[in-house]
Amino acid sequence: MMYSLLYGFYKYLVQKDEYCVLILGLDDAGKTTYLEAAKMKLTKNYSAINPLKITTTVGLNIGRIEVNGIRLNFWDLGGQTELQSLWDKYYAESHAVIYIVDSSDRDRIDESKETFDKVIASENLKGVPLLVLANKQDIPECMGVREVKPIFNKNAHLIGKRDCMVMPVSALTGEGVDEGIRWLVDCIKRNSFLRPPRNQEES
Ligand SMILES: Nc1nc2c(ncn2[C@@H]2O[C@H](COP(=O)(O)OP(=O)(O)OP(=O)(O)O)[C@@H](O)[C@H]2O)c(=O)[nH]1
Ligand SMILES: [Mg+2]
Repeated sequence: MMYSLLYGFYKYLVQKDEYCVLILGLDDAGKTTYLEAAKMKLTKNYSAINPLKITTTVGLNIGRIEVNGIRLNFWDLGGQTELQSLWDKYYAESHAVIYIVDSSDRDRIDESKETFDKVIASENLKGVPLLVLANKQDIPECMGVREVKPIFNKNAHLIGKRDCMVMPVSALTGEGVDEGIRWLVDCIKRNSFLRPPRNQEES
């Protein structure tokens, strides 16, 4: 009796609701650089790796952050065309999607939008909050959020009722990283009746 009481209290203290966030986007968009920036901004004593040493992702890159009393597990997937077919394996288990756009690459903006549409058309992501990040804002000639936003808001029927936001960011300088994650955390919590966290079922 005493044991179970103490154990219950212990669990209450250490257990955190856990959510999974997918990081998607074309190759070279800056997904892995973004994940590093997020870990650096939101993890105490995190020893960052040199962002310029990051190479293209083949497979899966995992990062964990604790913010506002919840735990976020980030899944950063490779964006190359051959690897995109692996993305949908993760949809059913994810609680949010961060879609990274290279705002400095006008040649591939349409390709990026088409890929985004394919992602959000999936039944397995129904109702999941979407954060579109117009990345590489530190590059002088890049498209601003005013230019990127209307492109990604075009297919309202695919976005439906879920939360969707387009925000400017620079994964390299870290500018805008906190704001995006804070917005996403609020959405994830609000949406948790639809997509409950992992630990809730166990307790
Ligand atoms: N100037 C600038 N460069 C960036 C930014 N974010 C990423 N990059 C650069 O863009 C390139 C690709 O970055 P990655 O983080 O490897 O891109 P990725 O989306 O993970 O690519 P894949 O793993 O192939 O899907 C690297 O040379 C980064 O340094 C940014 O905010 N500003
Ligand atoms: Mg990568």
